[in-house]
Amino acid sequence: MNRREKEHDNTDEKMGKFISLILRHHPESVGIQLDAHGWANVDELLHGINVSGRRIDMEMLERIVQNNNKKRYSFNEDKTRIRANQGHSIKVDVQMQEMIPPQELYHGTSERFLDSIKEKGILKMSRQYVHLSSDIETATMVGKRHGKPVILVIDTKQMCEDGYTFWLSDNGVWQSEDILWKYVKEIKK
Ligand code: HQG
Repeated sequence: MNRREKEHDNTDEKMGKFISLILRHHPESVGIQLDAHGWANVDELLHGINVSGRRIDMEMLERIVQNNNKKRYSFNEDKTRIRANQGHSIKVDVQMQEMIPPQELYHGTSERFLDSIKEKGILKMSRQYVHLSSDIETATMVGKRHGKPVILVIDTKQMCEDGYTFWLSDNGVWQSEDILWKYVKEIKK
C-alpha cells in the first residue's frame, strides 16, 4: 500500500466508525432517521455527513461498505438504502435469522467486569442483544476493547435446551438475550 492509499484507508476507517455511530446509535447526529428495519436513505446519509463538516461521496461510501473488515453495513439492492447489520442500541428490527448455535460460543469481555457479570449475568447493557463470537480469537479482540481481555465460554447447548433463542446477524455475529452466570462453563484468561 503506498502512502496515498494508506491515507485513504485511514480516512475510510474513521468515516466507517462515524457511520457505525450514525447507523447504530445516533442517526439524529446528522439529522436523519432510520426506518423500522434500521435502513437509512443513502442520499440523506451522504448529505447529512457532508453538512456535518466531513467529506463523503457515494464512491467513498461504497468503498467503506465493501472493504469493512467485519462487513458491518449492507446496501439494499439498488443502493438507495443502507443499514448496519448488527450492534444497534436504538430499537430497530434488522430481521436477523433465528438459528441453532454451535454447542458453545464465546463472550469476550474485560477482567474488570467479571465480578459484576458473576453477580448479574452477561447483560445487553446499551445494545439490543448480548454479542457472542464463534471463535476465541474474535472474542479476545472484542474483550480487548474494554481492557484486559477475558473469554467466557458459554454453554449454548444447555441454553437451547432451556428454551433460549439465538440469532445470527448477516455479518456472522451471534446474539442472545441476557445470559445467566450458570451458563458460563469456563473462564479463559
Ligand atoms: C459488559 C463490537 C458489567 C460486556 C464487537 C461488554 C461486538 C457487563 C460491555 C459488539 C455486564 C458492553 C459488541 C455486567 C455485560 N456487568 N459489565 N453484568 N454484562 N457486561 O460494546 O459485547 O466492532 O456494548 O461484557 O465486535 O463488547 O462495533 O458490547 O464488555 O460484536 O462492530 O459490558 O461490538 O462490534 O460493551 O461488543 P459493548 P461488546 P463492532
